[in-house]
Amino acid sequence: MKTARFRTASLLVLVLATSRIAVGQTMVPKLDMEGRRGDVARLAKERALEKFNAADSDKDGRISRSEAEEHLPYFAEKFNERDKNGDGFLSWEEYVGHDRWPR
Ligand SMILES: [Ca+2]
Ligand SMILES: [Ca+2]
Repeated sequence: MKTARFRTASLLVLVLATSRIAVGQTMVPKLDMEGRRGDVARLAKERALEKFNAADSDKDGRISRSEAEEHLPYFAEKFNERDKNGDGFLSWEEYVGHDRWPR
């Protein structure tokens, strides 16, 4: 029973993760959009960039595991998942999870 429930849960997580990747890219508003969606995107990007820069203690433009552990507990927890190319650092794109907001 326990195993079956665990499997269902894992599968659900997988499905959610996959659909988020598929939907994620197109749902994220671009920075040059006009109107409210663009405003939200620009504001959200500024906030995200502030956090990213604040966490990037050594200012090399990427977040190491120890920087994440120190400043971004959520990202530290999901580090391997977020680090798409597995280089041990979170790039700006890996940090925001898409490539629609160039730094
Ligand atoms: Ca860094
Ligand atoms: Ca990386």
